[in-house]
Amino acid sequence: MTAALADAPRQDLNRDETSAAAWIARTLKARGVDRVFGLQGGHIQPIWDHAARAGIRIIDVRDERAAMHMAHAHAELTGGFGVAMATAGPGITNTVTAVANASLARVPVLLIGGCTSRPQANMGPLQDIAHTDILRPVTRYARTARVAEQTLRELDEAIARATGDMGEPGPAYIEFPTDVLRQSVAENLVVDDWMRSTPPRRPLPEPARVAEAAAAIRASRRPLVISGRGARGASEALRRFLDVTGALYLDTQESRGLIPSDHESFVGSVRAAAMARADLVITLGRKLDYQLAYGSPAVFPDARFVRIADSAGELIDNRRGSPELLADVGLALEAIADALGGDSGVRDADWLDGLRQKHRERMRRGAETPAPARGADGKIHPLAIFEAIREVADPDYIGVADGGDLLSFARIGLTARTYMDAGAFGCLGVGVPFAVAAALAHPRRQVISVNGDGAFGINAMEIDTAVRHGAKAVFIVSNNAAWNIERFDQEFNYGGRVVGTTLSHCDYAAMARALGAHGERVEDPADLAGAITRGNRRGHLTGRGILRCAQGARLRARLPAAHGVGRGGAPPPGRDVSPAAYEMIDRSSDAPRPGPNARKEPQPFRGDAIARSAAGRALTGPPACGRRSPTNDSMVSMPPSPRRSAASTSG
Ligand SMILES: Cc1ncc(C[n+]2csc(CCOP(=O)(O)OP(=O)(O)O)c2C)c(N)n1
Ligand SMILES: [Mg+2]
Repeated sequence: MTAALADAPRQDLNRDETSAAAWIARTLKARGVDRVFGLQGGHIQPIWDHAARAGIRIIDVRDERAAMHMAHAHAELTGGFGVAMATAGPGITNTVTAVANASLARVPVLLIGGCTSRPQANMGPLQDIAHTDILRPVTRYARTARVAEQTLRELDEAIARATGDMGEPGPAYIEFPTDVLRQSVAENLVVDDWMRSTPPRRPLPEPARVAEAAAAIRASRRPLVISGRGARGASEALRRFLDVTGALYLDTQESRGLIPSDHESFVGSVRAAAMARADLVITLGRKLDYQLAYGSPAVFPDARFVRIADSAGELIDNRRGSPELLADVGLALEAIADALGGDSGVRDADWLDGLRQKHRERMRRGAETPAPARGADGKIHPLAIFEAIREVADPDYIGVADGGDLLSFARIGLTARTYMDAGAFGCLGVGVPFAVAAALAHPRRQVISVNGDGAFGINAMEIDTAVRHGAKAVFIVSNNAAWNIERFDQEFNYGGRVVGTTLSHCDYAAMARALGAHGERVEDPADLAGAITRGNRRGHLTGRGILRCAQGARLRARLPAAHGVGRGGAPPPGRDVSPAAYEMIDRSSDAPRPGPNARKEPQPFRGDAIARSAAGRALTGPPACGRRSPTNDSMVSMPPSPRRSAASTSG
């Protein structure tokens, strides 16, 4: 510190325990918020400081986007809502991608922003831009709270909107001018209700609609249930419903694990065939989006739909149900099961038994087919990464996946029951921050994050956040020195002109070590399991670190040879295989699938082949991608470990 600074007078602008900022921090604490993800700036300092003093943990990150991704993952993995904080101007604009991602994913996240003081409004102050206008299209709520006495009322409403009270959950944004944050609010003006949590609402279905749904089920011979995000929490009711009705069942990425994969209704590996002949499709809290071919008659040619959800977004999109039940999914399922009263109709035994048998056969074949260790080019095959993870991961590990090709493979191979990825927004860059938040939310569980090298780079600096905050995650970087799925597209669909899709074999392990993590490079598939284990151990022993295993030390200028894997191979042996895996396998064998030349956006209702390929792709391909190019030079990077342990690693 310079002498001038040392002599500067000290003060405490945040002494007032009745300031609006202090009340906001107290309200967050009262609402059960135990951590805030953010990046500090003067506009939010009053809340930041009061929050920390109130005992709320501040997870300070390297980019506001990462803070928002972390709040998103925290909400997903804890069942509560996540909170991120960002300063005015670039702090808020940096969050936009992650806010949009949470919006599409319908995840309850509260973003708290700072903004310019009221006296300086519209005078050209620092970091001033219309945040609320920018965020409105991607939030459920975006407001400036300009009156100190009203800040808690507005905060309460923002939280209610985020958590989906009478609407869809999603991000909510609230900001406070700096002068408002410093104003005192007398205790007698604070209404207790604003600070208290309210239990989530569980709307009951209309009895007439329940009776119609029961009649539709009785009349059906081939009923199929498809669950989505809105069915989470309805696990028990769903199991009873399947037992009562004898319907077949498919889950989707966001509702993995609701029903054990050995339940006799579950036919995830024959997805397309089940859809093709179902005469009744019951959607549970599930949008009919691109992943389900928008409900196209080309994919569901024989089906009548019954739709059940607690919000319009999952009830009336694209294809109407008859009936539609606006209700809590669990309560609706229970009501229908009760209404059936032991008479659920007669099923088409050939259909049921045929699909169940085919599903079991594919599972068995999968169990007997080992994943290839190397691609035709001799480098680590992406599936070898997942094989190694299965060997060494705890049964309850949390899996995170991000990338292009790599994500396609992860959706086959990463069998974690708790799983998050780039989602319907195709949001590259989530792999590191999601895993950091996961590790902090569940410090006793293993967290394994698999990333394409391109995707990893987007938020790679958050390894530093993992190290500083003791996030025990393993980050694996599949290093093919390319935005490979896009490079593949250029190779096959744009005359082979490869432009701007090639990266270099960055030494991500060295980067991890430089940030204080453990880093390893892996070039031999046989070393993968050991490297992951070391990564897990180091992470758990030290609470921080990154292990990187890299494969392929040199830049590969050519495309890797294509493998058959993922194009008809069965799911990995006897494990809780992801729904996407089933879809991919199913599609490759009995439904048209996009080949290398099929990169088109889904075109709903324009014919069977296109709609089918749209449906298949949705569940298998990464965000914007229509096909997979199997091998890569893999560089695997795993969880943080101590600064000192770098000496003991290779790479
Ligand atoms: C933020 C963002 N930018 C660009 C894309 C388009 N995109 C989809 S997959 C992909 C390539 C990902 O490369 P990498 O993570 O290395 O995975 P690989 O395909 O090489 O396995 C790109 C650029 C996207 N979905 N999201
Ligand atoms: Mg890559």
